[in-house]
Amino acid sequence: MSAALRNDDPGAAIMARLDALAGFTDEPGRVTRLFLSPSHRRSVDWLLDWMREAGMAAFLDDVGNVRGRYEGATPGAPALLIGSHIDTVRDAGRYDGTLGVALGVAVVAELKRRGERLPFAIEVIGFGDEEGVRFPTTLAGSRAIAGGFDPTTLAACDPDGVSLDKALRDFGCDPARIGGLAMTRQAALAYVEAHIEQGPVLERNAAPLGVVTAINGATRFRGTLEGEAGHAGTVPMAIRRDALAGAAEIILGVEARAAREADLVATVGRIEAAPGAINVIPGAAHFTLDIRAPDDAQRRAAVADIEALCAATAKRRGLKLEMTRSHDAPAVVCDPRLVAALAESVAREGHAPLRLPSGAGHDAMAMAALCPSAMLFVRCKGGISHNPAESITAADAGAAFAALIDFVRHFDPERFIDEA
Ligand code: HGY
Ligand code: MN
Ligand code: MN
Repeated sequence: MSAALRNDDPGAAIMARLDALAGFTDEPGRVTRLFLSPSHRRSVDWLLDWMREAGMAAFLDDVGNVRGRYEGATPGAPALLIGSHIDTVRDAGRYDGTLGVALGVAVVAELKRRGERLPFAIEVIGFGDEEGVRFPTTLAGSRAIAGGFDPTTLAACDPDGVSLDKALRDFGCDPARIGGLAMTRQAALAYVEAHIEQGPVLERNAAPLGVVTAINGATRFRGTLEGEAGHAGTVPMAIRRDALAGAAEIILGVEARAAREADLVATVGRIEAAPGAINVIPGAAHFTLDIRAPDDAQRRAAVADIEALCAATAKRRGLKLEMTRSHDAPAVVCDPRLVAALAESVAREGHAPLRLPSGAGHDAMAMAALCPSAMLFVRCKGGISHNPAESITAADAGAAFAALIDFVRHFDPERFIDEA
C-alpha cells in the first residue's frame, strides 16, 4: 500500500503527499511553482481532489486560493481555519508552505476516517500568492480572505507584462469577485498555520516543534538605477555613469546598515544589469530590497536610512533612481491563547514547547487582520529554506500532525467566538 494511503504512519503519508506536490513545477528538475502558473493550476486540481477525498467540500476561489471545508456537528458553524501557501520561490524546497496545507488536509482526513464531527467547522486553505515572486505583490490570497486585498494590484504585471488581472482570468478566476471573498469575523474563529521554521533554532535545541510568538514586519522595494550605456573600451572611468556599479555600492551599503543591529535583516535578492553585454557599460540596473525586523520602529528607521543611501549614491554617481515600495507589513504578535493552546498540544505529544519569533513572513500576517492567528513551527535541517536542500523528517511531520490534531480536538470555539 502506498505511503500516501497508510494512516498508521501519518508522517510518511504526509511526506509522500509533499513529494507528489513537488512534482508540479514549471522548471523540470527543480521546484518552481509561481502564482497562477501552469504548475499552480495542476497543483490546484491535485489538492482539490485530495480535499474532497478527505471529506471536504472544496473549490478554487477567485483569487487563486484552494479552499476546503469540513463541516462540524452543526452545518454552517463558524470555522477554525488551517492553511498556508502552495506557491513557491524559484528552485524551491518542497516543504515551505505546502507542509502546512498538507497537515491541514491530513488532520481533516483523520477526523473523517474516524467519523468525528467537532463543534465547529474546519476550513483548510492553500493560498496561491504568499511568496510574491511572479507579481510585485504578496499575500494576495490571504489578504483577500482577511478583507485587505488591494484591487489596484490587479494592474501589476509580471516580468512578461502579464497583468495580475489577466493572469487571474486566464486561470478561471473572476477578479471582480475578489472583494466578496472576505470572511466575516463571525465565520472565522481563529487561524493556525503550520510551517517549517526556515531557521536553525529548533534544530539547535533538538526540538521537533516550536510555537511562534511573533512574525517580523517586512518592507519590500523594487528599484531601478538609470545611467548611460557606453563602450567598455573607450569611455574613461571618470565620466562613466555605470548603473551596475552604483547598484553594487548600494548593495554593500544595505548590508552594512543591517549588520549594525541585532534582529534587523536586509537583502538585495535580485539584481539585473541592462543591456547585459560583456563590453557595454550597464546603462540600467534593476534591484529588489527586502528589509525586516521584529520591531516596526526599528524597521522604519532602517528603511528611511536605506532610502537615503540609495538617493545619495544615485546623486553622487549621476544616476536616475526609481524606487517602488511593493510590500509593507507590520510585525504581528500571535494570539496568546492560541500560542498557549499550541504549546499545550506540543507538550501533550511529549515535546518541550519552545517559543520563538519568525523572521520569515507568512500568510498568518495577513490573516491576523481577520481573526486570532498563530503558527506551529516544524524543524528543518540546518534551517535551510528557499533552497532545494530544504529538508524535514517524516518523524517531525508526524509529530506536527499529532500536535495539530490534538490542538484541533482541544480547540474551544467558545473562547474565540467573535468578541466584537
Ligand atoms: O519572504 C518570506 O519571508 C516568505 O518566505 N515569503
Ligand atoms: Mn512560506
Ligand atoms: Mn517562502
